[in-house]
Amino acid sequence: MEQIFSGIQPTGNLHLGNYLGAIRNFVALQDSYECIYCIVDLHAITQWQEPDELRRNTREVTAAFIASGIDPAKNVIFHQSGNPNHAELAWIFNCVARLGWLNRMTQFKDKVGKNREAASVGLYAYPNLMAADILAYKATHVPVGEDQKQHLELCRDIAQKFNNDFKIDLFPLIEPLILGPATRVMSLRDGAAKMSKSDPSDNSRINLTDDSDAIAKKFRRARTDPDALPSEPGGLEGRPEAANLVGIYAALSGCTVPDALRDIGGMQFSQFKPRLAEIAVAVLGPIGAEMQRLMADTAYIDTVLRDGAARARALSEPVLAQVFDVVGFVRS
Ligand code: AQP
Repeated sequence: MEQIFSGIQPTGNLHLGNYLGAIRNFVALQDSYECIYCIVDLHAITQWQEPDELRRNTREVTAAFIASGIDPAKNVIFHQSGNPNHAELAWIFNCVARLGWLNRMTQFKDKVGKNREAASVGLYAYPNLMAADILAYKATHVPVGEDQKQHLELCRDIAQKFNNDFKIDLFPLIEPLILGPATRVMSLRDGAAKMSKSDPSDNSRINLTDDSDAIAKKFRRARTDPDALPSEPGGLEGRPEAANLVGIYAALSGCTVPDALRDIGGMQFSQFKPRLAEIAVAVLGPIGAEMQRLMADTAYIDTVLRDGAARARALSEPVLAQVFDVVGFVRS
């Protein structure tokens, strides 16, 4: 069976973009693939995290996975620091990847802005660790939102260079799985910016733990334009905020954008927004409630992570042993 790997950073404020772009697809894929879902705490510390918050957020992402419907018995759910093989392989990839490749990464440039000199070395080398996360299991498919596409192309470059350098067909060339009508959910306050955990405005995103009032209020305040909704996708061109809300509506309803527009085309936003809020509450309400229930049971969450980390290590150790042999390390 083909193997899936994907991860989410425990950096707080899990939002609708993380759910529609990633977590919901993780749930759907568990029936057709062997899946490894990781809470990537090593990635999180590439930017400052309060230690107690990091622990809390690690458990919260775990709770979100389980509350969304990922079965921890069938799939491997674990925290990245629980398997040292990720960091070991990342070091080897630091020696395979080229500076020029990392210099092209737009996410690094966006995150550091003009403050490049003050960024951590870890943030710069982040894509190498991401490649190690995936290739430590020889995973073949990686479900992500659109923002991760460039990092996955780099992962393919690293796999290819390693295979060429050592004249061996060891790592697969992975395939990104960018699925559904909401692969890039935008901020509710700015149709040109990605919905993001680190946006200082809480009104820019729907958090998975928001209650029904907060969800309704945030959609009511969402930026829009004065026109009614079109009945065809072409009518959303040049209307990024409207396109975003319709994409969210379609994804939450489980239909395509053209199907959604057949239903909601012609509506004013004053009519459409309460309908959007209603469906968001119907989908996210039970997940948020279950997350809170699970978060109160730290012992259970920690057992899932411990068990998952042991299973992850068992899967990656043979790959690492093979890599160490190929690179020329003496095995003691
Ligand atoms: N807005 C989004 N739309 C669709 N998918 C998204 N993802 C993130 N934002 C959106 C997907 O969620 C997964 C986990 O992301 P991550 O935890 O690695 O963090 P991120 O991409 O850095 O998330 P944020 O919210 O954008 O955080 P900040 O504010 O730190 O930049 C990935 O599959 C991602 O594609």
